[in-house]
Amino acid sequence: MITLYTNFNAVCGQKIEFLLNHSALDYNKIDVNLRNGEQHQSVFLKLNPAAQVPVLLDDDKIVLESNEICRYLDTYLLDEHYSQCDPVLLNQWLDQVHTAIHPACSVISWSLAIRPAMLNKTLEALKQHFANIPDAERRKRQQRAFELGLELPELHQAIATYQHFVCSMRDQLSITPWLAGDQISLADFCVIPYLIRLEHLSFNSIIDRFPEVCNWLSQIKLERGFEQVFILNYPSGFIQQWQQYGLQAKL
Ligand SMILES: N[C@@H](CCC(=O)N[C@@H](CS)C(=O)NCC(=O)O)C(=O)O
Repeated sequence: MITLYTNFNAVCGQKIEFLLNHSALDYNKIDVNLRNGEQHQSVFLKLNPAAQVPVLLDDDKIVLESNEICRYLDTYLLDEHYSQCDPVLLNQWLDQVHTAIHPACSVISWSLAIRPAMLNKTLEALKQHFANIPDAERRKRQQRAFELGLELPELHQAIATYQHFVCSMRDQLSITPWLAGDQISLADFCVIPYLIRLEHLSFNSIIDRFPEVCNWLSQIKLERGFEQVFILNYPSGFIQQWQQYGLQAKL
């Protein structure tokens, strides 16, 4: 049996959970509370010194990095294969998610919705949280988002990155029904959490302009596992609270 360390609201864990649920592969899930700093505890750092979810354990093998975990599952463990698509397109989508859209998503989520939750912490707990982040770049990004909130200059660039990304989705989806060809593939599993995050932050307007992307979204919402990962896994009221944060931001 495999074990996935993740958090219900972690975009990079959601791609894996959706893949696992879609394939109906059994797994143990260990929820890591990122707001309470469980990713910085020594037992977790032994699994991933970068202090981030997701982490996949396959017996005693540790697999890190969400894109790598998806490829690992697809190669060794799933009955269905989701990489039998255009390999160039697949690599491009995974790469864009990793280098552009994940950091943009982190900036937007932190400034709008994670920040208000962190404001409830004591100054000491906050200092400790930031000091525990091993990667200097990530520490700076989170700290700036916390300090500046909606005034963060990078917020506008992050939104522009998203707009550009959704445009490139539109371009591809006007050629093929899925992001890397005629069938659902790892590309779709890896991109979807970032679009759902837009909906959870009431940023639907970035998507609504593009009927091709709306159609893709409607299709993927019908796939097995979607409801579990993007609706049922959430504590009651959480999504509504985030949507409210997005509306209050009026960006
Ligand atoms: N490149 C990594 C990114 C992992 C990542 O950013 N994980 C976030 C959740 S989506 C996390 O654990 N954040 C905790 C923190 O930054 O303290 C991957 O794709 O697995």
